[in-house]
Order: sequence, then C-alpha cells, then structure tokens
Amino acid sequence: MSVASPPRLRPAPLRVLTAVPLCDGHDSAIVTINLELARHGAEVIYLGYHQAASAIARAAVQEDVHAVGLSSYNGGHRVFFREVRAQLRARGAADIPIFGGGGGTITAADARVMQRSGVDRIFFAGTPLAEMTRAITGDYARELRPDAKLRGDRALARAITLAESRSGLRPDPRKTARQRTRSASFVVGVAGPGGAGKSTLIDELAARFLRARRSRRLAILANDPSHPETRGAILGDRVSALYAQDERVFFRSLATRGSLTGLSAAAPAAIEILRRRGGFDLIFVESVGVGQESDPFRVFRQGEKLVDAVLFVLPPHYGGRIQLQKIALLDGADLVVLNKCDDPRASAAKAELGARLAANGRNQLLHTTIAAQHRDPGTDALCAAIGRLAGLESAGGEKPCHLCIGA
Ligand code: B12
Ligand SMILES: Nc1nc2c(ncn2[C@@H]2O[C@H](COP(=O)(O)OP(=O)(O)OP(=O)(O)O)[C@@H](O)[C@H]2O)c(=O)[nH]1
Ligand SMILES: [Mg+2]
Repeated sequence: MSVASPPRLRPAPLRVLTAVPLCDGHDSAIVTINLELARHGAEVIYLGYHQAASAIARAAVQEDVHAVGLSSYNGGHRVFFREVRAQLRARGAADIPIFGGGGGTITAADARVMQRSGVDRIFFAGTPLAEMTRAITGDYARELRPDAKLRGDRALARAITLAESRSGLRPDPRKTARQRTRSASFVVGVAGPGGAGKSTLIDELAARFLRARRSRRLAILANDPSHPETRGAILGDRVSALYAQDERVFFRSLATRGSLTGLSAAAPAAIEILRRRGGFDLIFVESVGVGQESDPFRVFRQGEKLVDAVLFVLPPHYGGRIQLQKIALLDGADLVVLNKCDDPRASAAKAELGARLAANGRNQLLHTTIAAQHRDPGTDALCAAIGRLAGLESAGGEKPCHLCIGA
C-alpha cells in the first residue's frame, strides 16, 4: 500500500511585527523600515507607537510572526526589550526573536547588555536601509510548522498560518458549505471601500462588546492587500485597534497574497478554525477596501455565504446616485452603515442611500455613524442591531451594555 505524501506547503513570506515602546512617539524610522521590508516581500504588521510590552507580545503570538522589530528612542530600552522577551516567554513564544534600533540612543554597550538578555540584534545609527533589509529578510524567514506543543492563542494562530500556507492547494470537494461547523460564534463580514472606517467601527463595536460581556471573547480577522509586484504587505488594520488590544480579543491580520476576492484565500479556512476552536461569541471579518462588483463574503453565491451577516460601510464621499446603483453589496448586505457622518456631505448621502435601500424592498435599515467619535449613539444603535441578529442580548448571565442594548 502506498503512503500518501503530505501536501506541500507554500514557502510563507516573512511576517514581522513592528512597534515603538510605551512613552515613545518617534515613529518615522519604523515607518520607513516597514515600507522597505514590505517592498522586499515581507508582511509587516505595524502595531503603532506608545505600545506596552504585553500588547506587543500578545500581537506577536496572535499574528504568528517570525520576529518582532522594535524602534526605541526615548530611553529605557534595556528594560523594555527585556520585558518584551519576558512577556513572549510567558506566552509560550520564547522562540520569537526580537531585533531593533534607536539610532544613537542605543549604545554598543547597551546592545551587549540587551543581547545577553535575549535580544537578537540591534541596528545602529548609520546602517544603510539596504543592509538592514537584507539582514532581516535573510535571517528571520523560516517555515512555521505544525507544533503539537503550542497552546491557547499560539496554537490557534499557528493553525491559521498553516491554513495560509495550504490555501494554494485544491480545496477538499467533500467539504461543502453545508458541512461547515455549527458553532455558537456569530460571524459578521465587514466590507466597504478603502478608508470608509471599517476598522475604526469594528474597534468601537469591540469596545461595546467587551463592556457588555465581561467574561467573553471575540475575534477579528482583518484582511489587507498584498502588493501585486513585491508580494509584501503593510497589514495596517491592527494599528486602528485601540480597544481590541485586549486579552479577550483574538486579532489576526491576513494578507491577500494574490487573491482578488477581497479576502485572503485562507479566510474561509481561518473563519472555520475560529468557529471550531476559539470559543468566540462574535467574529468580525474585515475585507480589504472593496470595489463596486465585489462580493467577498459570497452573498450572491447560493448556499456559500461565508458569514452569518454582512455589514457594508460607506463614507459620504462615494460619488453620486449612479455610483450607489452600481454597488452590488448594497443589495446583499444585512446591515448598511453610512459612516463619517461628521462630514458635511452626510445628510445628502443619507437621503440618497436611504432611497437606494428602499428600492431593494428588503427592509435593510440604514445606520448612520461617526465611528471616530467615542460613545457615538449611531454606533450604539448598530451594536444593538448586531446583538439582536446574533441573539446575544438574551444570553444569560452577562450584564447588558448600557450604551448599546435597547438603543
Ligand atoms: C526626528 C526626531 C524627532 C521627531 C520625531 C518624528 C517622528 N514622528 O518620529 C520629533 C521632532 C517629533 C521629536 C520629538 C521628540 N524628541 Co526626538 N529626535 C528626533 C531625531 C532628530 C531623529 C530620530 C530619527 O527618526 N532618526 C532617523 C532614523 C531612520 O535613523 P537612526 O535614528 O540613526 O536609526 C538607525 C538605526 O538605529 C535603525 N533603526 C531605528 N529604529 C529601528 C527599528 C528597527 C526594527 C530596525 C530594524 C532598525 C531601526 O534605523 C537607522 C538606520 O541607519 C533624534 C536625534 C538623532 N539624531 O537621532 C531625536 C531624539 C531621539 N529625540 C529626543 C527627544 C528628547 C525628543 C522629545 C522628548 C523632545 C521634547 N522635549 O519634546 C520629543 C519626544 C516625542 C515623543 N512623543 O516621543 C532625544 C532622545 C534623548 C534620549 N533618549 O535620551 C534625541 C536623541 C535628540 C537628542 N539628542 O536629545 N524627535
Ligand atoms: N472624520 C471621521 N473620520 C473617521 C471616521 N471613522 C473613521 N475615520 C478615519 O478614517 C480613516 C480610515 O479609517 P479606517 O477605520 O482605517 O478605515 P478602513 O475602512 O478600515 O480602511 P482600510 O482597511 O484601509 O480599507 C482613519 O483615519 C480614521 O480615523 C468618522 O466617523 N469620521
Ligand atoms: Mg481597515
């Protein structure tokens, strides 16, 4: 009897998490380095500046990165880098290397101390960008394999990484949409043009969920585009996640890696993994910025809808009535949001969009939000609507959120 050989995995691009430490706003060096790494084919998840060691370690684990890169200028680097190392170790991720820089503020003597405490490498002032990029892309890329010893979020993250590596392989034809796992998780697909405010809105919804359900978890799967030429990506949705930087949130960024659907080809498998293994009440899946004909969640493909509900977000500057008519997802979305209602064009847009939805005859309710404004009543109402769809309001034992329930 012949033994089937295991499927060949695609070589994964280098995935790096970058950040600037707490009490430090010097981000121009890291922003340049992020771009240069992406230009050389890396997937860069940028967490932002003023980041705590615990947030950096949590993100590194959930994103299953090959390495963490830190840029530190305001001092305290010896202690801070050591703390990130300790936090990674505490999360079962001692194998993730840390490198970084900070111009002249990190001396050679500091670097020796830092290397003794487990920092892999410091890049000093004057190092050419090309040399840094060569060293990072050359030294840190490696195949991330299945590992039965991984636990918790680390195991979940690795399962998604493996799904990404396998996503070029042919799907199992026996696994139809109908056979998908039944789970308690309610999955909301969030689509809309680039910059409409999808990530900001998800973060505000996450804040309300975390307040209302004090012991429960939610997941966010954020898709961002890979560059068609370099194949690198700046996975920037995580940087908008202020509230979603919480132990009760599992946040994973996916690069599209050539998929033109608006989602990574691994997104369906990743949704399944989260449904099956995560124990999440709610799962948000953010598409890349979509166009007029896009259908990332397969709402128009009979029996193949990837999510339980689709939320479509539009800003007031979409063009005019003709553009609205062309957006297919306005016919298929369960919830439609006009965001950025602080924009002077919002009242005209609300009237046009309302008329467009009325013509659908599907009782689609139009929500108006200012996601960038905390405690926005429109976002409260949207949160309540999602809660109703997901059946979360009636779940016993949890305190309802005074902001969103009953709005
Ligand atoms: C630009 C700058 C600013 C800009 C920051 C703009 C921004 N958005 O980043 C502004 C003007 C806003 C600013 C503000 C402040 N700054 Co300032 N700033 C600088 C400056 C001039 C350059 C830093 C820089 O970006 N260099 C460009 C990078 C690309 O080059 P590099 O530093 O040589 O880094 C190399 C490597 O280390 C590597 N690298 C760096 N990071 C990383 C990360 C990774 C992952 C990798 C692989 C490599 C790498 O890349 C380079 C390769 O050649 C430095 C002085 C200096 N000459 O270094 C002061 C400096 C860092 N600032 C300083 C201070 C004190 C401040 C302020 C507190 C001033 C004040 N009192 O308000 C504020 C704090 C702001 C804040 N919120 O944190 C001090 C810090 C002193 C210290 N640590 O003891 C410095 C050293 C100036 C000084 N001599 O006093 N600053
Ligand atoms: N004025 C205003 N700005 C907003 C609002 N919501 C979001 N923004 C801003 O719009 C920009 C884009 O927001 P994101 O949430 O990143 O948009 P996105 O749709 O996720 O973007 P992509 O993922 O790149 O497609 C950010 O600078 C936000 O702060 C809003 O209601 N009003
Ligand atoms: Mg986004």
